[in-house]
Amino acid sequence: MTKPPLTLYLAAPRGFCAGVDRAIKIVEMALEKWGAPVYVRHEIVHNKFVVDGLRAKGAVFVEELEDCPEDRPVIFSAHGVPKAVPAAAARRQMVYVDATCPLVSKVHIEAQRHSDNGLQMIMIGHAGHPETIGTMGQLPEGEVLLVETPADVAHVEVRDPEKLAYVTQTTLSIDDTAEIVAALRARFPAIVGPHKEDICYATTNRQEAVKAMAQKCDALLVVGAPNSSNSRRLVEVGAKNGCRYSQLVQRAENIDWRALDGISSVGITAGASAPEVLVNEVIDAFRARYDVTIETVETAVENVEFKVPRVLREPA
Ligand code: 0CH
Ligand code: SF4
Repeated sequence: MTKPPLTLYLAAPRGFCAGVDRAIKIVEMALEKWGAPVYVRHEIVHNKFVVDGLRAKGAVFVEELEDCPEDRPVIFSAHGVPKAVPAAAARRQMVYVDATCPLVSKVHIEAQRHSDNGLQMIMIGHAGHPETIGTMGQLPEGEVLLVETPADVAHVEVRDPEKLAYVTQTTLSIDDTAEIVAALRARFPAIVGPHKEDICYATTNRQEAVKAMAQKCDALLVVGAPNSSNSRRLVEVGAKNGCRYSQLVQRAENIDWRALDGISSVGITAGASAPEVLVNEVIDAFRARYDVTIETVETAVENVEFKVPRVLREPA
């Protein structure tokens, strides 16, 4: 039986970013250095395949530091942690390694710096997301005000409108965040912030690539996990930019083939925490059903790499 023709547009860049790559390597190095079990506070990155792979090697994933025994090393996830977490680990004399992405740490430092300069902080982010909890947790409870939407800006109660600064989560929608920043600047003209926002290079590039392909695909599949904020934003960017069917898939087995009936082009991308092996699995699933032609839609070339500590040291 002849297979129907299908064009697969592959977004570039897609998948792992430098921060994710570094965080996973840190867990692997810790397992080599200290042996199993090594504890990881929260999923090292939001991907079940990655987490299951590390678990098979001896990593134990927990949500809270209190769930770790004191005599085993613990790693903090790429999303960052409130200051209270390393402080508690130090108090308990635990060995810990912080795998927070350096671009998230940079935001933490900014929040602290603005606060030291007497500015009240506003965080643009998603309530309950570990990165938002970590960044807000750089300052004492109640010090950072959270804004999630342009509508929130109207209700936020600040101490002094002349003494304000904002930071953002690194994985937000570029366009939605621009609207929130515009609303903040309109209400608080003196507010201090980064040039635009703190959205990182990887988030920016993956969203740009999706924008470039959204209109020419009958469907867009984003390989990523439901709890991966940056992956979910890619689905939204696809839909907002003209793709009629924009869907998150964890693996090939999750593809709803009936929904794809009659299509002739599909865009594929992957969130920053989704491994390329899962993208290949999806491509292979299409090859099994269609006569596939692959076209790459490249909107940026990435060469960012973050150093992994050469030796993992026990904190003094
Ligand atoms: O996109 P989120 O922040 O949910 O996290 P992820 O899917 O684990 O991707 C890596 C980003 C980590 C922190 O920026
Ligand atoms: Fe770092 Fe950006 Fe990757 Fe987050 S998405 S880990 S901020 S590079």
